Amino acid sequence: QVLLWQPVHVLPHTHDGVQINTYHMPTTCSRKVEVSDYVRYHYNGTLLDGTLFDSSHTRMRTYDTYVGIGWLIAGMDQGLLGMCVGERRIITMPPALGYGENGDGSDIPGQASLVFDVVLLDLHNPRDGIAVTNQQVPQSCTRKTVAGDFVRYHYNGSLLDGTFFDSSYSRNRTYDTYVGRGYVIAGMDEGLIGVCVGEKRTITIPPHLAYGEEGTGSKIPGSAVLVFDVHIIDFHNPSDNTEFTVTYKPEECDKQTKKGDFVKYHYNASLMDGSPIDSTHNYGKTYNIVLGANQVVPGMEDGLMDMCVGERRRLVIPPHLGYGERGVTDEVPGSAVLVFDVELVEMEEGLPEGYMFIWNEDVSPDLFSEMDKDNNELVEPSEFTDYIIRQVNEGKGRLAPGFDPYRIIDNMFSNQDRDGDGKITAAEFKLKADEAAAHDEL
Ligand SMILES: [Ca+2]
Ligand SMILES: [Ca+2]
Repeated sequence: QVLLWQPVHVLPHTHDGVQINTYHMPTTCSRKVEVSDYVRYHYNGTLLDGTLFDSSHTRMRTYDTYVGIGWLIAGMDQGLLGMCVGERRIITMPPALGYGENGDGSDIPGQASLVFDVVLLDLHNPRDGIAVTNQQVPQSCTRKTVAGDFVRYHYNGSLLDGTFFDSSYSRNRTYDTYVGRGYVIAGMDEGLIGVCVGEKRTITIPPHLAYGEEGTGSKIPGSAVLVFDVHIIDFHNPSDNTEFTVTYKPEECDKQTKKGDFVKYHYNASLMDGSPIDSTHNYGKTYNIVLGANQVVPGMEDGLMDMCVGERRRLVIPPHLGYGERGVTDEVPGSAVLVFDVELVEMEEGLPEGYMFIWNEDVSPDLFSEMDKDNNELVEPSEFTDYIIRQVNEGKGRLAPGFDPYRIIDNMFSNQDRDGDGKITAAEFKLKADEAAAHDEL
């Protein structure tokens, strides 16, 4: 190794100090080299006559070392102090602060003054923790991440000297991870705690909280400080429920939605950052479902319960109650938290649980012959269907709202037609009626 340390006090001619000539200064410098910092730099070493004796550039790797604690020749230990990342300096030192009377090997003669042209690329102290800077917190922030939350964020990653190494933007998808659970480098795990949805921050991570002395891949050298500019898109916790806020409540609100009700509603769906997903207003009609029938994601079912007509709500639905880790291709990103602004437009009360048809009044004692219009002692499908539809139209019976009435009636018919021959006999009818005595079926 060329840059050996020699104790200054045993050498003569120590009155000549180190000369420092900064010829390039970066526009920003948040920190300067201090004693016991660890630095990575490139250099060319020449004699006073310009003869090159050593260069880190030819080795194509930075020189990495502690400063000011005797790991370097005295002239470098002094000459690097106060330097900024990105700064370029000529450090000139007399022989006494270099290799003295004897020189070093065949390249550095005795009594040689040395000239080092240095550019500083990286700087940290082993005592450093992460640094959070450039915070931009949205005005509304009702919740901040805690360990165990699942976060989706975008980032640009660079080294301290600005060399870019990775970006989620270039992949066009967020980086998604649990925080505080060791799934990401320690510095990131820490830097993503206490963030708000929509927040931007710069997280500077020293190597011992990143990829250490080894570095990783071809772009992150050993002992590198990493700088991440992150933008939090959303986060949730696996224990979250659908969160809802009533944004408008009509004065009259005595009838509220429950399981089995047929509801018609409008919605605007978006992501937490406000980007739109979908809206019923685009189609000019309401979305209609039977509550509790698994026709929409569970979070939406929850959010539409106990609502009255005219009411508006904002629902925040975590992915495990929405579209999960997979999302919906080209519409909903995986693990996304969704925001639905919903308005209940209409509701039709459902039947009691388990019923698809009920009588509103006492059942006629002579159902079979009333159905058997042509008196052939058989009830054919058309007779059956006509009869049920008439009861519904006359308000004597009710079909479960929100379903195709003909499918319900077909099912009712099949249920009665024990032998499946497409006709109901008086015996089949009676058998079924006895069985169902406790029910209000036919
Ligand atoms: Ca008949
Ligand atoms: Ca039959």
